[in-house]
Amino acid sequence: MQEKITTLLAEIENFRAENKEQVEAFRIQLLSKKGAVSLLFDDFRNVPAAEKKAIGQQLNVLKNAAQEKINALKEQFDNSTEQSHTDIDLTLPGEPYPLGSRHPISLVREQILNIFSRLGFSLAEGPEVEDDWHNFSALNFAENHPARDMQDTFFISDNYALRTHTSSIQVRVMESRKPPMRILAPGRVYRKEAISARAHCFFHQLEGFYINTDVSFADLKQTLYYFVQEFFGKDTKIRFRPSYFPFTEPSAEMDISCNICGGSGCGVCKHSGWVEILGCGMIDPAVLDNCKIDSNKFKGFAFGMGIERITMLKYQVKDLRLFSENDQRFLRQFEGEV
Ligand code: 2NM
Repeated sequence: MQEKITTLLAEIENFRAENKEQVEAFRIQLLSKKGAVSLLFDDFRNVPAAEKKAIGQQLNVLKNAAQEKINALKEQFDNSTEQSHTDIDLTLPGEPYPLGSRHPISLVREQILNIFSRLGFSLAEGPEVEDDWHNFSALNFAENHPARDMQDTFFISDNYALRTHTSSIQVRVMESRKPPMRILAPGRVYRKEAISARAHCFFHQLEGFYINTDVSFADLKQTLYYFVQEFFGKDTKIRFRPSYFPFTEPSAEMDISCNICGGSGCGVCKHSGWVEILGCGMIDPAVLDNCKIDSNKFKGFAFGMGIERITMLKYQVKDLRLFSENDQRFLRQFEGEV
């Protein structure tokens, strides 16, 4: 009897249930009319009189322990709204965890930097709020030169404005380093434009220059040709048209054969077979001298492109505003691009 009570007490102590049904089965096993505890109470008759008191007490302890354990477990399963563990299917696939994507402007900036870095160009950056000298004067925009009106500028004060081009970075580099140097300057620039599919008050530029003792327009052409072939593909052709910028002489605009129609004519190239992608030229000797680089000794070429424009051509984006609206339906299309 004594032994049976001890065994049952341990059993009660160690009992674990996974659901209500198991608790109920345990209750029946112990406390129902034919349950183990009830049977012990039936046997109590046969206990010798001398032991009746001690065994009686132990039986009561056992019965209470069983009842308390069962009550506690019942309460636990009543309160928990969770499904029992056995209902969870561990073989089901997990919830999908969506990956973010790179912004197309970042993607293309990186692609361009990669190509030019293989030619020895390195990265430079500068402030978005610029003084008149770095944004205009050093770049050969005379005080009353009409070129200053070519761009509508966000002025902050008489002397400070949001930079209108990344050439201001180039000025800072030319002032602070000695040639030879090959530099790429990407960044955001600001112009007072009405926002439309083709214009925005801010966009991104990427400009580059090379300065050395013996630099020619042929070097410029070959550098840009390499870039275009790497970026748009080996079949891409280039052509140059004369142009004007205050900081280069001579200046040119470069077209590539239309990568949509392959040159036969379509809406993107306005049926000419060519699309303009960048401006370039030989750095004006006055700009070199402004930056304390001896223009009798050194020459340089420079070029500048709009990253949005290049991105629109590569990914056939039709509206400039998409780049700054953070519309997930647009951005998600660049998932997995590198
Ligand atoms: C362009 C076109 C042509 C240019 C010039 C310079 C500097 F600072 F070296 F003189 N940086 N970038 C340049 C030349 C930019 O953008 C359409």
